[in-house]
Amino acid sequence: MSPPGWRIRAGILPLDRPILLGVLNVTPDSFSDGGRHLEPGAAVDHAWRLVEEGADLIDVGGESSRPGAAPVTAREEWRRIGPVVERASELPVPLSIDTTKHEVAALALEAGAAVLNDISALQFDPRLADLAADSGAGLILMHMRGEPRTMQEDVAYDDLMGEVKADLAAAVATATARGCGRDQLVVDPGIGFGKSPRGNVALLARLPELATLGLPVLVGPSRKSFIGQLLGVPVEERLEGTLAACVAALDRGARLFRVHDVAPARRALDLAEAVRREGAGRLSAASAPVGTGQG
Ligand code: HH2
Repeated sequence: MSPPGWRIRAGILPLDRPILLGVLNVTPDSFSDGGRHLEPGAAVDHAWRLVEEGADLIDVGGESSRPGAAPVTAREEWRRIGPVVERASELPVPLSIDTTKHEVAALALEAGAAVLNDISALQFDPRLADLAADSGAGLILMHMRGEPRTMQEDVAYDDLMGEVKADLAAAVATATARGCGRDQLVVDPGIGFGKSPRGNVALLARLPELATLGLPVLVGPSRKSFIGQLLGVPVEERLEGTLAACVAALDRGARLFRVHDVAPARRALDLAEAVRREGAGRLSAASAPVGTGQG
């Protein structure tokens, strides 16, 4: 069982319903929305739209992590997201910062960000854990083998979920050794990061194994290429696949979802959650001793 809430800088975020992180990529080259929100005003407008559609957090990123993407410097990353983070701190929902760089994370926390989303799970810069520990920010630890430039070159694993789980357990140990509370941590199997299409499906299927780490689980299948490969659809036709992957993940224990299309995800996941709860209620009623719960 994952804990009932996630401690982020803005307080405790209850996990009693699916939590949606709306994606705001302030990049010229993100795989599905690159170049659309480069101008700060347009980016903040988009963030407001995501909030109106039901986002619980906005995840702001300034460096694409698509396979083969070239890295950017901390200076360039902050040049892209700094003006957006500063203006978006007026939003009614907390901001998550998708970065692997200590310098960018520190500036974002100064500007009021509440969560650090590290796609390298502390492999690139473990000082992100020090920042989370000191500030009380939430910390998302996502699994990736290697780095974005080369991660799709070798997608063979002996035991994919076993390795993902062991790597994330090691990242959790690093984070707690550097002072983070377990209640600040969320784990993510890293859909699309150094995995084959079948590997991504296997990760979703075996998600309950990741939940045994005892931390909330986040997934980010939104518009990713495994959906394109499985369904034979281009990036602009991956909504149904995204929703199906999210619902499958919810049924297997995920509580947080990083998505571009917030409104449809809100509806799909709220409906799936209602069914899940009803099922859980029936199960516990069936296993309750005779004579209880009948009024
Ligand atoms: N996926 C992407 C980026 N950040 N963070 C987490 N925690 N989980 C994910 O699955 C995840 C992530 C990649 O998607 P996107 O931001 O749309 O593309 P790009 O990296 O090209 O900007």
